[in-house]
Amino acid sequence: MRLRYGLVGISLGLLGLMLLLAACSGGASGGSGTSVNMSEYKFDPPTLTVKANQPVTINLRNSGTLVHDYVVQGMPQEVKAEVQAGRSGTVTFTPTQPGTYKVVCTQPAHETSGMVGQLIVQ
Ligand SMILES: [Cu+2]
Repeated sequence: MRLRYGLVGISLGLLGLMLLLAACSGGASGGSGTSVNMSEYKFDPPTLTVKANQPVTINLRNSGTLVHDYVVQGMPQEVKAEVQAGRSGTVTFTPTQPGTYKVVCTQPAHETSGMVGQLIVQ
């Protein structure tokens, strides 16, 4: 009997630990990480809002059949990531200037086909 309660205690302890870890990782990705899906010819969601002077990681997924890229225009540093069809990638940067930045896919004719978005830095 004592042994059985001990095992239950350990199991509950492990469960609690896993929940804690899940909560921590979830909180981190919710705070500074965000995801964008790319396809012909759009970013989904088209607009992202991030905080100035905090590192941002954007997880990019290309669910289309053409190569796409995510390029933020007008930033002091280059922010660009190219993702092959069916693949995923990330781009990490720290925006320093609040403002609204234009995001485009620089593949031929993608921008004019409507593959544009916005990055809002607050
Ligand atoms: Cu594109």
